[in-house]
Amino acid sequence: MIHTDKIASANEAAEAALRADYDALGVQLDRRGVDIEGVKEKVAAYGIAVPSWGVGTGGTRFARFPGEGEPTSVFEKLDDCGVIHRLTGATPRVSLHIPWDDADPADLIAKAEETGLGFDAMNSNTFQDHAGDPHSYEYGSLSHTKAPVRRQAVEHNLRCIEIGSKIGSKALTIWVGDGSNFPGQSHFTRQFERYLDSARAIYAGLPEDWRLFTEHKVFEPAFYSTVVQDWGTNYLIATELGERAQCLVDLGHHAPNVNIEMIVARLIQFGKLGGFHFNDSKYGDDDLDTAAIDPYRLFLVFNELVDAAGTPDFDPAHMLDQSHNVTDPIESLMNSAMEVQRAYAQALIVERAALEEYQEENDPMMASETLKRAFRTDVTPILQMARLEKGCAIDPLSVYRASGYRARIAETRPKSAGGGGGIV
Ligand SMILES: [Mn+2]
Repeated sequence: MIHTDKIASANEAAEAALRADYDALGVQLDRRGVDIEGVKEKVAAYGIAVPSWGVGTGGTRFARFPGEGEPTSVFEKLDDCGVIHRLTGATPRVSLHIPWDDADPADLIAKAEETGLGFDAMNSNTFQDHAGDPHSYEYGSLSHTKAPVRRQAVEHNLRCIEIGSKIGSKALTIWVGDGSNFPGQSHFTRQFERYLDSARAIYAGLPEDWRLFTEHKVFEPAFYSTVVQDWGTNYLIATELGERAQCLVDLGHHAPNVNIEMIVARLIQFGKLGGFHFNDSKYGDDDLDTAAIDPYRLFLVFNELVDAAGTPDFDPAHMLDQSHNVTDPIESLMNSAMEVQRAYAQALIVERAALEEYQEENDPMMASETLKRAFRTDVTPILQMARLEKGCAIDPLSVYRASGYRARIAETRPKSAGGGGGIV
């Protein structure tokens, strides 16, 4: 896929400059009482899952413009995910979406071994109809008014658990498109009651060592109301279902200007933060590359996560969930994984004792400046050194471009159809 000697020769050319930058940053951080080696080790140990659907080219409600060499099967998706991890060392697991990635579990495991990957949370899909299913999800799935449709949706989720159990997954993420487009179309309470009943049936089928993540979203595809619209409803679901049910926070699934880091803090406080779908947005569920729009918000989310490190049973799942419409998906996913690592490193160098003191003494200016000081620090050398020491690329983007991987796979993968919308 990517030759080891290509990575090694590119690293060799960049190593001296990196060591100088790393040492200089080390001195700077040492003055703040921060040990750069400790930060680097944590960054090196950090991993984020990539979504299998992220390596294909996305689209909008209006059109999809296919990219070169798009994967045509889950196995080709895993090849692309393997390239991302080979170069960045930051994405050891892949999150599958069923039925898009349906395949023999033994073949999935073999391919994962070949590409050096593992499997993260399973994702069910009841927001579109599946070939061969007797019932349609046009008017909802887990909350549908008709019992046979709800049963079919529950069965699909149980099947996702069954596949996941065979490939080493430990969590199921449920996001439903259920909602309504017109006032009066649905009875809010009865609809939510039906959703809860279905979710209880799925929870009952969860293996002992699994967790169930439910994902809220304020609107879309339903445009008037959504059944699981915000973190409040999501918290109710997780509380109703039981201990192994937790809330998943997708950064793009909130109304503009919502204070997401505060939601994160609340969910942590009550043991209900299950995990993340990282991406970025300007207006809605834009699914833009992580930190493309608001890197400070991402940093503030990580500030809460680092602050909570060490809390018993605190183990949120980290995953990217993006749609790449105008970039090479491999480049976007590599970049996004590194941006998440950057936010993590920045949060790790926050001078927490000083911050707490400013908070206690009601000094908003210095509290804010303490966060800003960490955020303004260029931690790139830490990320690069972590990669170098793992045998990954100091500069993954340039090695990827120089490798010719995209052009090579484009020769063997037929160009996919353009056509209609392609939000994923
Ligand atoms: Mn998501």
